[in-house]
Amino acid sequence: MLSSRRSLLAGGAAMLAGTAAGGRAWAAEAEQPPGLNALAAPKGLFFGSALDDKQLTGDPAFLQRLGAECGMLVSEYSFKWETLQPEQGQFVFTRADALMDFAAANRMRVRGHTLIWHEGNPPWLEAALTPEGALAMMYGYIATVCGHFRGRLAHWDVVNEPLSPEDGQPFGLRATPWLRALGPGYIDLAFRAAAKADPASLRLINEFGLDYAIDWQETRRTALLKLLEALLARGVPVQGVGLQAHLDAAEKRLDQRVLSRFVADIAAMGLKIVVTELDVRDDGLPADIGVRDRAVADHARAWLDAVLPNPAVLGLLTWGLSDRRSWLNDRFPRKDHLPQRPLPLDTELRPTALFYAIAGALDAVPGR
Ligand code: 9MR
Repeated sequence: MLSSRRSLLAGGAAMLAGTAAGGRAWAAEAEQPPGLNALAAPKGLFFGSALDDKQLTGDPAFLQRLGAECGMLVSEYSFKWETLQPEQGQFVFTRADALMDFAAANRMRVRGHTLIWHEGNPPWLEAALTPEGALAMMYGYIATVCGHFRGRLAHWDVVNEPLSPEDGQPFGLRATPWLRALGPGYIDLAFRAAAKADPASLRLINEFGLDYAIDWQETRRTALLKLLEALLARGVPVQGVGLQAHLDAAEKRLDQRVLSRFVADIAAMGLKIVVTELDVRDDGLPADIGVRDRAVADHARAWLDAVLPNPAVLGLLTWGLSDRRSWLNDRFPRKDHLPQRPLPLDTELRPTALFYAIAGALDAVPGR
């Protein structure tokens, strides 16, 4: 329970006075609040973040905060096909292994992102994905990559972003080289191969554009539920869904009932849910930092309050920990050229209002 949501969302001046079991109380100005993973753990959840590999060296203050906040890491690059097999037949695990070493040294778990995707691939791959060659290519890659990390990753995003209903393909699937070469069964094949090569890592479909009560996202939610039902009916070993949660603070059509119902529908199939890439873009908001931070925090809090209480949710990761680096500045630059403030720590590594929104949402989750 939060004693004062208003003060929570006030960013730098925020105070979170916990009255829940355990009676936590701390003031952000007086002392560093507990790490987000430490807040998540008593609720049976975890908190983690994505990491750009360049951040693994040369920024000790950042790494210190990463260790303090996160129980899980995911790489923005290192576990993608273009990094792991830049040339055909040549596997390079150096960067991924460095992240594994860092995580192990800091007692953090790691999630693998991602095996089969239409992006993040080396230029040679698409040409190699012929109907004759694609199956061997997929099996060989998954066997080698999953085999390399076998038993050491918490999760694998086995298939990333498979939906694109506007592509007009069966089941709302995206028209990718994998679909062209292998048909809709490419998803089955990938999950079965991953289950064989690394049975212990939780196997997920990771997807975006599922967050709002707008037509094209409703279509995507329906397509995902139907896809999951069909996969499970065929005995495909999919075990969970990654909700990317790339949110937009200017989007008004966030309907908590729609969202919590969607999460409940996934959970009712016996599947787990991970919030995999949370961030909140602010390029639709005015320049004023106070206004932006408040809107970003409120927006995320509303989304998290609808999702986190479902017992099928295992935890959440943000797509980066600090505003020092976010893909959003490249992909959706603000018109006024100001950097966005989409993450829990600002560029000075100070907690933003979003940090306290996440803390508050975790605090509000009933214990499991
Ligand atoms: O943030 C990532 C960016 O730095 C990479 O260039 C890009 C392509 O590999 O991937 C970005 O991460 C994406 C993630 O892998 C899947 N969901 C959307 C993320 C943001 O585009």
